[in-house]
Amino acid sequence: MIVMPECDSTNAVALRLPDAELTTHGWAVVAAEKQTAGRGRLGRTWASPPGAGVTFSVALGVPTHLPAAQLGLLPLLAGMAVAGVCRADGVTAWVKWPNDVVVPDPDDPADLAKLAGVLAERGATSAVVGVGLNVSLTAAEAPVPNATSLVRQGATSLDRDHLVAACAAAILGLWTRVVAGSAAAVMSEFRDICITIGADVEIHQPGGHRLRGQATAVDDHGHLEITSEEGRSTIVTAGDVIHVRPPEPPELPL
Ligand code: BT5
Repeated sequence: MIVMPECDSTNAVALRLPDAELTTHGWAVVAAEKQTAGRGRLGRTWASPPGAGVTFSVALGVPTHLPAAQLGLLPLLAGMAVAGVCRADGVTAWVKWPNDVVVPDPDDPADLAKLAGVLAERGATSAVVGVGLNVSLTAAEAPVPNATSLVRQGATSLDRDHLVAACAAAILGLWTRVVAGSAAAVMSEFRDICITIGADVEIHQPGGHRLRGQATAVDDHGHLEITSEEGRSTIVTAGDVIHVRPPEPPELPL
């Protein structure tokens, strides 16, 4: 594990790691106190004041026999791992497909506050998945109005060393299961923690296409099935999801 006081982006550092760094264990973790160019998906940015959150990336050597589709599960696994760590810390977090970690507003469950974001990127011989998790971020520090943090959600521990280690270990644990052939079992667990399933959604797809309907399933490849009002189903592989109406109440935390 490499801990840096400052870097451009832990994903960028992880992508620049020489292959030798990954040969001992098959993985490396890069964490930074401060990122000067933290990145989100599609050219967006991740903003976090130093000390207010954890920002780290896990670099994985990619086995040559691994089916490409399984690599696509990596960002979902990371969101699932982080949501699980938040739950163990007393915060009922969910994954909004594909990979935001969110907490629903008790007064309006379609209104999701973002606790963490995940960005997966591919290198020549490695895959990198980066996580930004808001820990002690206050309302005044929030870079966007819908950002929340573990402290604002009443977490029992804000120990950032523990959080990085627990999140990285959980990501590696899930990834190891996928590589060992248990992707279907892992995806079944993903469905239990994915708040998007059952919600009415609008999908903003790369290229500007928009799609509305109910999110009816996430398959074992991590793809989202949307069913229109007319009953037509579409499989979505990428996009931003806007929750229009939440799933039925029994699926939400009390
Ligand atoms: C993400 O993208 O959510 C992926 C964020 C990944 C960040 C980690 S930090 C460690 C590693 N190194 C990196 O350089 N990146 C990764 P996306 O779904 O595109 O969401 C980005 C949007 O989230 C922004 O446009 C803002 O609206 C919002 N945002 C930015 N900072 C935030 C924060 N601290 N908390 C909540 N929302 C935030």
